[in-house]
Amino acid sequence: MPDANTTSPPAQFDAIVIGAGFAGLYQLHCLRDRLGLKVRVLEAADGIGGTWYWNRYPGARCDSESHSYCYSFSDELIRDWEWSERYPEHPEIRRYLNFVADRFDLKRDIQLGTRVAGASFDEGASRWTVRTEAGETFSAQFLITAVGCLSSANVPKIPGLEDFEGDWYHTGEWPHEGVDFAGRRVGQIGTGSTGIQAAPVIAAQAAHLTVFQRTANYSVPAHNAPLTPEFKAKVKAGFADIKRTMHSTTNGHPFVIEEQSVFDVTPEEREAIYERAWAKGGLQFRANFRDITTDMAANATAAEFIKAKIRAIVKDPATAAKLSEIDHPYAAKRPPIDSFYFETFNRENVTLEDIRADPIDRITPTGIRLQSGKEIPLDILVFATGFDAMTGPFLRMDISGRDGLTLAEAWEAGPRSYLGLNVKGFPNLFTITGPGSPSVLCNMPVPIEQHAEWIAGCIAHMRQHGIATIEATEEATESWSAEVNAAAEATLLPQASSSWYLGANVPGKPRVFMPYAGGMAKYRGICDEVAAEGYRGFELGRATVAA
Ligand code: N01
Repeated sequence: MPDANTTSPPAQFDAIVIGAGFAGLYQLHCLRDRLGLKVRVLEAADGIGGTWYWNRYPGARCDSESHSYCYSFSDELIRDWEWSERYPEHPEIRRYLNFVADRFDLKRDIQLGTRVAGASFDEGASRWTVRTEAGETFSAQFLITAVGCLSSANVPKIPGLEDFEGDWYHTGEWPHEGVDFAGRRVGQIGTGSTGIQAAPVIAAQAAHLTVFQRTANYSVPAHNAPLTPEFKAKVKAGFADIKRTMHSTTNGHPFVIEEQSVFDVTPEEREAIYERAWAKGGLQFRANFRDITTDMAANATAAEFIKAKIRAIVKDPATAAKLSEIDHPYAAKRPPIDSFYFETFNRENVTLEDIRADPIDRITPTGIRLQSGKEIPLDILVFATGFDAMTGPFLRMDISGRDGLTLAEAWEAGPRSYLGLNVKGFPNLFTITGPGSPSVLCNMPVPIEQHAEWIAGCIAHMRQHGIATIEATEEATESWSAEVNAAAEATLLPQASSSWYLGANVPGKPRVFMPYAGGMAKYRGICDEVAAEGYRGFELGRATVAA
């Protein structure tokens, strides 16, 4: 790696991809192996895996079922890879991604330990110059961000953290060597999907766990288990059908959303359906009726069912009340699934602190003090406090487009994009699972594959037709922003006012509903139409590019 002070000319590529997670790996394969482009992937971490490189907290596993949380583009991969459990744990996902990278010989074009500091678009050359923190520069016609939606850790600014004498960790930047909780008093802040996964595992190891809950949350059992040989064989034989289902549904999961309304059945039938769904477990709980995620009264039936389950599981009535007094509709925030989360509060060594009723005053050298004056002594503090989602990973880089416009300026009032794939003012920048795409509302590999393939198709089209630049028009951006808003408004998603979908978890962040809630299948159709109509909504610059 060159010295930061050297001024060697930028290394020349057709495309630079930032990030070597699910998205970056597949984008490299599409561009290099199918189009023959010269591509370099720049990755900040010392290994591939993206979110799964960083998220190694106790209990970290995927909430999508393993047989669907994988690439679907290669029959060989489906044939040769075997998942061990219903929900894959983080090391198994890293093994899978390394297996894919080795199978397609991807690593030779991935530069690890290379954090991108910024990128700027040179209008004269119609090329991006990409700068790394180490001072290297790269020049490419196309810049593709595969930076993930949940990769910028959010450590809340609670006064006193700098004085804490114990150890503290954010779940999204977990030490590779693990954390020894034995004999320690642990405080965990946050009860989102991550906190709900982590708490039972930490509680089983620590002397004491205090969970600091600001917003009570729903959760449905995951019922994780080893996969049987019969199930594995069925998946391999029937993967084409599974893929068809994933491509036809709203969320890209391998299950369909039922046609029936909550109100098409009697209360007794509904209860029986919810009971069966609870026994089955997983994210498909919300798919039992078509209107759970769109109609408040329908949603209330699912919400009440889960709240009753929480009250039945948690033995201490006061704790059960704190856990089940939930202020938002079910699935209006990303619904967690768990392995014995509510049961964890029946353990002698676990306490719940309701920090909405009695907020954190400050972190002290020896623990946490609440506003009531109550002191909770702690040796370890775990922040399961989520991420500066969707925009955070972009805005921590200094990206400037046409006329020196920075992305921070373009998104000052919240992110705007066309299809979540390009931002006006930033020609030839493609944003895989960017704000305005269905991304986080889906089983992620499905939108990732679709985006990477669409981008490759777009670049192939540009090359065939001598097009040097592509950039969203203002009109298309405006109408896509309206579409993103309308899609969200048609659901209950905006009803959760503290949700990270809205940017509400990061103080000062503009409140804009970021993902496209119209469904993956509809989105795919729109993207296909846009391409078929000669990239409708994009301005195509026809000047030829110097080789
Ligand atoms: O983060 P979150 P996450 N003081 O933002 C609380 C994906 N994921 O890491 O709700 C006190 O959901 C905050 O409280 P509140 C998945 O998409 C996937 O859990 O803002 N508390 C909340 O309880 C998920 O949605 C998987 O009031 C504070 C929690 O911290 C996304 O990642 C597994 C606080 C943050 O919840 C993010 O989930 C895990 C403060 N200052 C996650 N600030 C798999 O599929 C925040 N909180 C594997």
